[in-house]
Amino acid sequence: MFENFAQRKKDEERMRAEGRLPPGQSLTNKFPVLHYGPVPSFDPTTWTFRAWGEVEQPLTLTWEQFNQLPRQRVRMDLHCVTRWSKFDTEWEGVSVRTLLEQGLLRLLPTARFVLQHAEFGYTTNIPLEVALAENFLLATHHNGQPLTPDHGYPLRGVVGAIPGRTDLKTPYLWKGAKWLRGLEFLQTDRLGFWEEAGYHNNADVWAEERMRF
Ligand SMILES: Nc1nc2c(c(=O)[nH]1)N[C@H]1C(S)=C(S)[C@@H](COP(=O)(O)O)O[C@H]1N2
Ligand SMILES: [Mo]
Repeated sequence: MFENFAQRKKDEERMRAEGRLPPGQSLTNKFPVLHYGPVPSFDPTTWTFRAWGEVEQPLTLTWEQFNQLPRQRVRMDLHCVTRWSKFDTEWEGVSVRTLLEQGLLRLLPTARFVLQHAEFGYTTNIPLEVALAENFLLATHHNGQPLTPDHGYPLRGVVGAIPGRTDLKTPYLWKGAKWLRGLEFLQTDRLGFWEEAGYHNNADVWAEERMRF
């Protein structure tokens, strides 16, 4: 028990020294599960992924179609607003950029924000710039395995820090919706579930933008 604690503190100090531990965060080697409400069930025959709003044509993909899209791998540090950070996590999934490059989606020039829509009406909003960045993924796999139900199976938004990439905005982890079902492209920003409840809209982990008040 004490050894684990000592090792964790050592790892944490290393991350701090490498400039990877944001203020007010501590390192965890676990993968905590955090969400509001129940875990939804998944039916591959009725599941769809949709994109709509400021796009030339709304898009609907079945699970089978979504699975045929090219996937990227990204290694990221995750930072939860409840103060845990998990380092070097491996994600695999489809980038929003890929949807554009494959011609599946064409954005209108008016598209500036993206609202992620998940099961049971959970939403979270990000600027388009974040949605198109390398540190935001529509993830199907974690550490080489399909997501577990608790962590968002079959699809989740995930956002984190790519070490060394100080050019990328890094929001807290709540800005990635588990059990993701669609993306709504918006001209003007619309607050998501936790943002509506008082979480900071910008949510920059380095600026400790946790709460709005
Ligand atoms: N659909 C949905 N996604 C969600 C949430 C939620 O309540 N519902 N909570 C968010 C919050 S607050 C966090 S910290 C992360 C936690 O992801 P994890 O459970 O995989 O660690 O999921 C985010 N995505
Ligand atoms: Mo959270």
